[in-house]
Amino acid sequence: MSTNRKIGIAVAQMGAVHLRDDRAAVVARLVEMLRDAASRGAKLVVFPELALTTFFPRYWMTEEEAVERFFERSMPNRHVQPLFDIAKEKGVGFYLGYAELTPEGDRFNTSILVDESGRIVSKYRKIHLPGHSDHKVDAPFQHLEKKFFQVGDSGYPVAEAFGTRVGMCLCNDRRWPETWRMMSLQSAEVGVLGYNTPSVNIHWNEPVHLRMSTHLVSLQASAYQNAMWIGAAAKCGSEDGHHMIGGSVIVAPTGEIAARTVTEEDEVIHVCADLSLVEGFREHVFNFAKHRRPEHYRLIVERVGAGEPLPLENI
Ligand code: CDV
Repeated sequence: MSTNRKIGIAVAQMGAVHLRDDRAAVVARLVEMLRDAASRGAKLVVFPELALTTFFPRYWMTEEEAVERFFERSMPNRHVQPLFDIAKEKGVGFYLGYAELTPEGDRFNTSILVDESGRIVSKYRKIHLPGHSDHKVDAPFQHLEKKFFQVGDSGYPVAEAFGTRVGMCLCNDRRWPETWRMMSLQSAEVGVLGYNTPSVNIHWNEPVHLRMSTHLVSLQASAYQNAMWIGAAAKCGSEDGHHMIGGSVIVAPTGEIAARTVTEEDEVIHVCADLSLVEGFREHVFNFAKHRRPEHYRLIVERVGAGEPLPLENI
């Protein structure tokens, strides 16, 4: 690959989507941001996880009710078609998260990558599903991703698009180093992420400032350790009284934040991302072929939970 390659990356953060907001109103907001990003020279625009609806896993309901109200049966469909039309007209691609119902009746927390010609070039189904499947009657809200979604079956696909390689993930995935390493081992130079991160955690008591710092530290460390650009888009603000953190960012392979939102509303940030930074790190400190020692990493794929120390050898 040649040096001096650059790509215009934008992150389109979304403010709250309320229960009363229909798809047409939401898509109109996305269209406006897609146009804005294209006018600034972006080629790839990152939208949030479950971008078309409120973050519905916070509400207890049956699977059938959830499907009826919040899932997409096909993609594109008539509601989101304007996004695909603008993509083609303006030559700007996008990454979009939504709830997917398959023809077989399976349900996934899904995202798609659409190129500058308006074609879906890749699809990801969320692997690290947080939360629970039971009704937490005493909790102020639920986190029912384990009830409404199956664990994704896509692996971590890396798409050849936008003159580079793009890896995809969603929300909780960002906290797991395996996510980003799966992408960088496939030579992804850009990673895209959409998220909905509630400010209050019902599972343990985590101060709000730590919600933001664990989000940022995950992205900055992952960008550096995998020599990638990362574009991360929040859905944030207060959805019907349920607050979610903002802090959408574009992170450079140096681990530095190159752009960051300043509101908890719809907001576009963009960067002209220099891909030679990726090449530099991958030729030197993170030259995987030269320095990785997978024969010493077996536990990573053999064990799920933490266990006993390995027996000492060669002492
Ligand atoms: N949508 C998410 O995956 N949210 C999780 C919360 C529940 C911790 C996150 O990692 O932000």
